[in-house]
Amino acid sequence: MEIRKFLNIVAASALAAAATTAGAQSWDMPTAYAPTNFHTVNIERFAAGVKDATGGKLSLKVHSAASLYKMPEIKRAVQTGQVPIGEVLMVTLSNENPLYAIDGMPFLASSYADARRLWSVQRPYIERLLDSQGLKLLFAVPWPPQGLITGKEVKSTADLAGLSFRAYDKQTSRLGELFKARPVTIQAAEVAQALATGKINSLMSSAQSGVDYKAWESLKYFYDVQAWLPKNMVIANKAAFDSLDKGVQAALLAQATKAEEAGWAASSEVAEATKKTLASNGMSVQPPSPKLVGELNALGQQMVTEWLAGAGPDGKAVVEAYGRK
Ligand code: PCA
Repeated sequence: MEIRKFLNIVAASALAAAATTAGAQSWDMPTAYAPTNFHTVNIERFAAGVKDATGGKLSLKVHSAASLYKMPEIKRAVQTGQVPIGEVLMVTLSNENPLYAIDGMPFLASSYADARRLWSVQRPYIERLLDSQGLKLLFAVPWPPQGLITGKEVKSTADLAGLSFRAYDKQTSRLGELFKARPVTIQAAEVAQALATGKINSLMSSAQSGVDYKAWESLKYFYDVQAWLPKNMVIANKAAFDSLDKGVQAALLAQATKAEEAGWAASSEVAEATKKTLASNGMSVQPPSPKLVGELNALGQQMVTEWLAGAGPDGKAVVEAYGRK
């Protein structure tokens, strides 16, 4: 048996054991990003808050860096009850429903204020979708604005043609196609290695991820495009949630609200700090050229139009309520 599967089964039986112990419960919580990443730090703080607020009746054991499940496996693991809670990059679920893709649309919402407004419109739809699958949304936190990270100087999208472009979802993959680059989907946990081996030489991600990947070891430029702010969400298995005492449920929800607020604040702080870290490690951090901005905006418009064509009435309603620029 594959070792990961074996470990998952061990975790699942541990969960069953934890659930039968009267009083205290311990929930395994798979996440996919580095322990030092602000999302993980925020989740560890959330876990500490939950333990505190429930007087130890519920504790969360965070398994970061895709150590328990790979990111694309986490939603299903929570849905099927293999683990009661986990963190997922929302835009990667766009194959299930286009509403998950909306925060991955270039330049639809590219500032924190717009991202917040978009989330307030998107949230009830996402809650309903998850609820229909036996899942409970606890909170969502955006990544810092996505920039363009390359080894060569990029003055316009023409300079991206032919590059090996790392994608993390259907939308970034489409963007890579529109760049005439070669998109290759690689999970965050494997990007550092893909950079080191030269499998990829360009990507769009946050400065935070650039730091996590030590992008300066193989690439040179970070263009601060601020194209979109995709969100991670923390979801729980509804049956597991419902099995908690009412008081514990309320404490968990209150801590989730707190973690969402703290996470948004931390995101905008690290957005600035991590750009400095990239620069201090020798990367050239700079604004994109007006030509590049114009071209990326046009591609963003095209992607929103393509997305709307398949997004159904709910997708249209979200974009209308949010207001397209
Ligand atoms: N980092 C994640 C997704 C968005 C981001 O900024 C990644 O690179 O996979």
